[in-house]
Amino acid sequence: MKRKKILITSALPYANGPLHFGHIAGAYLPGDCYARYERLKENEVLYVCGSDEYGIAITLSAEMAGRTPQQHVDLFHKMNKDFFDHLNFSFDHYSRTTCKGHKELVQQFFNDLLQNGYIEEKITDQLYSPKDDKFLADRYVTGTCPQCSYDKARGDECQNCGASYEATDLKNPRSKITGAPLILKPTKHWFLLLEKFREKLLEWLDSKDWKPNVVKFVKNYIEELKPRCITRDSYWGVPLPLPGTEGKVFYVWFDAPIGYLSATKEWAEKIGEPERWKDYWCDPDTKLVEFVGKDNVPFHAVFFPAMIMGQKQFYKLVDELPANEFYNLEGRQFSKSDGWYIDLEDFFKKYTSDQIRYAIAANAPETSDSEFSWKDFQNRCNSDLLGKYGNLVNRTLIFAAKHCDGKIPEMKDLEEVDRTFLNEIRGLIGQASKCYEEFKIRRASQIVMEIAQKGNVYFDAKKPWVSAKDPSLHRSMANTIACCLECLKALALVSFPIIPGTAEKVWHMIGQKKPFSQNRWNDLEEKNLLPGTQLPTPEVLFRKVEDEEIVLESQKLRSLSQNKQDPLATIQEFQKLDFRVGKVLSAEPVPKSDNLFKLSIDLGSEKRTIVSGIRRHYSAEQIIGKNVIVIANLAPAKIMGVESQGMLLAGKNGDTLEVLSVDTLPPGSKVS
Ligand code: B3M
Ligand code: ZN
Repeated sequence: MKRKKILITSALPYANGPLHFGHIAGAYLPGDCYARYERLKENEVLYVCGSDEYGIAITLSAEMAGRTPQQHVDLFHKMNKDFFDHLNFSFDHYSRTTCKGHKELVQQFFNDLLQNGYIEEKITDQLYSPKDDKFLADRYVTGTCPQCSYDKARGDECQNCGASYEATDLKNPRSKITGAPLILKPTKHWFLLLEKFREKLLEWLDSKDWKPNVVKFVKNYIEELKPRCITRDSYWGVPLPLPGTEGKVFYVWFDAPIGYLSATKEWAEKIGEPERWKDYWCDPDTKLVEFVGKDNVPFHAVFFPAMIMGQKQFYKLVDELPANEFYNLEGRQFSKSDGWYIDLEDFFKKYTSDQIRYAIAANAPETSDSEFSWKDFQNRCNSDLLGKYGNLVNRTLIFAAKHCDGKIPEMKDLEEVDRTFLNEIRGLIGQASKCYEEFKIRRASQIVMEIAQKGNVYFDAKKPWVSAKDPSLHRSMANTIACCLECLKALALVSFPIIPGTAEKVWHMIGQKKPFSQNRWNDLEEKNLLPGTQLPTPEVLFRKVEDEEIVLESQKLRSLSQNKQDPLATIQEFQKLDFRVGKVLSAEPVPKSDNLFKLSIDLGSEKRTIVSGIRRHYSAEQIIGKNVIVIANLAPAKIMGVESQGMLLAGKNGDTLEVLSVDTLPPGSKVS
């Protein structure tokens, strides 16, 4: 089959703050899975991304942080890149819109649009600060809402009543930074005449078989096209290639999409073939796939295609636009400012990139918003990765080491059950291939676990541990393990796009030497492993995520959010808590957990059940009889199926934990 040339992009993240899992689920993990898959299919893949570094939001954040915009984007460009590297993203090139060559390309795009009659100059009244001697974009402006007279309304929409308007509609507008009053003053800006592209855009859109929700949204957007301002009064951005336009720069959404081309050009220069970028952007045979979050659809399906249609030379228009919905955190949007986020540095000290990659993929927001929850994360890690995938790998390789001389056994005289198993595995590989081609990583991750489960069921049904004891059944035993090793090969293949680090380990644990990425999907699908290959000592792939870890993570998330909203507790809030002395009457281990006790506590007038994660620090004998301090009026919480009616107070430092207790006070004594 002819090799396809596939150019893949993921939306350029703003270099304006730390990335979070919501970004990963939207435009990045799907892009990386697709790139890894298409490389295994031996297609010519180029996967580019980079930091989006201009824009009013960046100048505002930089000023608030006391940095220059360049210092600000340098900080977050590196943070973005490190985050992607940590998550094992396989960009061929990660660029940035302040890179050399981007400015010229943006100005070229503008000149073509201007000369082709798609640009209109217009003088309009904009908000100007005499005190700061500059025009202010809407993000810099606050004032009184024209609808509800809320006096701290934002420059583009009112937080109080939700009305959206132009900043110039605000009453007594003032600078958000200095509070200086603003006046209306005429200023010239340049507008892209989008309505001139309506017919071409609609005709082009009709040739697409994108997700119905994307097509519907885009068609509605195209119906209401009007001239779009593509310049701003700012010092930070790509300057206009026109005389007398000092203090004017291009609107960030005009320059950012051109960042895909400048990233490709920078890649070509990096590999010493400066003209190679044209093989991708100037060849109609290229397949261009742009991964975005749903809020970026208008710019990628209308605005950027119109900019390309208005060029003098041919550039590729996007072929596939897999736009994902939103990925939230425990029911709310990730928000650093609200403290509703996961501290990634802390996260990566305890969990692996494959654990989070799999958890996100398994719940990817492909057709509707979805979310990260600590409970779901634990479930994905323990029952899927550890219980299905890791279990099959482990039991197969340990058995092979013990009963097959640590080598891949030969398949001979297979039974019907063996052949059926191998055919079913081959069928699942085919299904996974289709899922990846249709950008369905959620379904692909389910197929990974279906393959693992099929392997576990087959292993249990064939009972190699029984046939190992009967020499007349050794042929059947050898076939069982040979077929299970074929299943592990299928697991590595189908899971590589999602959890590449794990797949690579499995590949080497079944005795293969070359890097997994040098494989070809079709080879692994068709060719069996070589009998007699030596199998190395297997390593453990995943660890169990404990219940109390999840309880602590959830508590940390809520306290992070609480502190952000209200860092200081008032005395009234403290007095709301009812601290009591409680005598520990009994301590039973909570089933299926290795650090939780179910304690029975005497509070004087009543007995309580409290679940506490102290089993790694205290034996039942050590804790029974202690007069501990309990928060007695916490809302009951279900932990591992046991209702906990309060909380013990304990101090922790590193691995040392000490439960607070008193000596003489009787149960029920008030503590304040
Ligand atoms: N930086 C929007 C965003 O990060 C924007 C994407 C640009 S892609 C050309 O959501
Ligand atoms: Zn309002």
